[in-house]
Amino acid sequence: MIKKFLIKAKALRPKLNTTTHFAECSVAPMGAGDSAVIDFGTHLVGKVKIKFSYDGSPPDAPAFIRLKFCEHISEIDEDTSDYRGWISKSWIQEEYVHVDDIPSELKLNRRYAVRYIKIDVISISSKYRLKIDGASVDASTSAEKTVEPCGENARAAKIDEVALRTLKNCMQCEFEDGPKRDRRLWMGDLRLQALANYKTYKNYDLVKRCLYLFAGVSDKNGNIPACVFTRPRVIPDDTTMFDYSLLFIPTLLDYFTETGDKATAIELLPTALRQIEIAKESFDGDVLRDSDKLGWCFIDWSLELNKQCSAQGVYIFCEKCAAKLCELLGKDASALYDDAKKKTDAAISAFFDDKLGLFASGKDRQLSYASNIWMCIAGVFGKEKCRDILLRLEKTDAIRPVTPYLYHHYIQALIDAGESVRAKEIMYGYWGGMVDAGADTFWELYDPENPDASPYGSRTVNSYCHAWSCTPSYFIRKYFSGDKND
Ligand code: RAM
Repeated sequence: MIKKFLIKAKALRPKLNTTTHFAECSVAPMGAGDSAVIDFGTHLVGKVKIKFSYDGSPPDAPAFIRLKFCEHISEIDEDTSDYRGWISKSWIQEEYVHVDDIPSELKLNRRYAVRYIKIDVISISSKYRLKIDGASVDASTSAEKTVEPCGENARAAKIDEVALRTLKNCMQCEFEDGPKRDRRLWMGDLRLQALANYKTYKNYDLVKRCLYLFAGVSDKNGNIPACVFTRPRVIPDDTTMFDYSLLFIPTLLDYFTETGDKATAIELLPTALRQIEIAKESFDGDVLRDSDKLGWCFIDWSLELNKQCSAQGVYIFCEKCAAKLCELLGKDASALYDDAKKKTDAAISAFFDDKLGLFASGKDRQLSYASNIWMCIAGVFGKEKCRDILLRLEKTDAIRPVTPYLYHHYIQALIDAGESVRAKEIMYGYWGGMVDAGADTFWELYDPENPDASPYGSRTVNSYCHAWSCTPSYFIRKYFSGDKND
C-alpha cells in the first residue's frame, strides 16, 4: 500500500447528493400470506423508509414480513429459497423484519438498488391488517449535474437515458461496478465509466480518486489488483487479473488527455509502466502463455473462452497507450513502441489464420469475437483489414460476447475500422434489447439468445445496474450525435 496515494484518494472522497423519491402506495390492508409490490417508477440507489399503520383492532402482536428489493421486474417473483449459485446468497436484496410498533416508520440501514419492493406478510395477528401508508428512497449519487438524454431519434434518446441513469446510480463514493452487487471499484468497469463520465457528468475528481485508490493499493511488486474494497477501510482484493492491471494505463491516459492534469499523470506514470513490466513475465518470447497458464484474465464472462489471443491484444493496446502517455509527458517512448511492434508481429504469426482471415486462440485454435475484437483494438492491422475481420466474424459461429463490457469493445473496434453504421446498428440492437425487456438501467450480463444467462449459476444475483454497460452515452455523444454517420 502506498500511503501518500491513499491520502490523496481520501481527500477526493465526494459528498453524495441525496434526493428523496416517494412511491405510489395504493395497497389494500394485508393479512397473513398477503403480498404487495411498491413501485418507485424508476431505478434508485439509497436508503429506504416504509410507513406502516393498521386496520382493525389494536395490533396485539408484531407483523413479521419479508421485504424483497428488486432492480428489475423479473426479480419480483423469483424464488430465492432454492438459490444454488456459486457466489454468496447474501447478495440477494431481501430482509426478514419484525415490525413491533404499529403505526411506525421502518428505516432500513442497508443501502439498496431498487425500483420495486415486494412485501410478503409472513405472520400477523388475525385481529388487525397491515397497511402501508408510504415508502421513500433517499437516493444518492456523486453525479452533480443533470444531463439531458440525446440521440438522433427517440430510440437512441431512450437508450441514452437508461445509460445515463446506469452511470449516475453507479457513481457513489467511488465508481461502483453495480450498486446491488459487488458495490465496489473494479478496473475494467472504471475505465468505461470514466469514458462515459467525461462526456456526461464530468466528475473528474471521482476518476482521479479511483486512480489513486488503485495505485495506492498496489502490492510490493507494484501490481495493481483487479478491485479495491473501500469499506470499512481501503484494502486491495487478493485477486489480480492480467487485463485489469494493464487497463490502468489507458484509464490514466484518458484522464490526462481529458483533464490535462499533468501532475497526476507524472505521479502515476511509474505505477502504469510497472504493469507492463509485470505483464511481460507472462510471455514466452513475444507470445503470451496459453489461457490455462495465464492466471485470471477477464475479457468477458463467457466461461469457455480461450483468452491467449485477446489478452495479447489487451497487452499491445495498453503498451501503445503507455508509449503515448510517455510521449505526451516528454519521456522517451521508443522502447515501448519497439516492444509493441514485436508483440504485434508475433501475434500475427501465432494467431492469424490466413485461410479463415481471422484470429484464432489457444492450442485448439478457438474462434471468438473476443480475440478478433482485441486484436483490432490493438491495431495490429490497418483499418481496412480490421474492417474485413469484423465483418467476416458475423458469418462464422465464433463465440459471441455475452456482456455489455465486451460489446463496448466490439462497438469501439467497428468504429475504429470505419464501420460506424454497423457499430450503431449493433449498439442500438443490443442495448435496445434490454430497453425492450424493461430496463431502467443497463445490466451486467445480457445474452439475447439466453435470457437466463448468469456467470454465477443463477440470475438471482445478476446485477441490473452495471457500470460497464453505461457506454452508449459515450458512443452517442462522441460518434453518433445528430444523424452523422461517421
Ligand atoms: C464482475 C464484477 C465486475 C467485473 C468483474 C470482473 O463480478 O461485477 O463488474 O469487473 O466481474
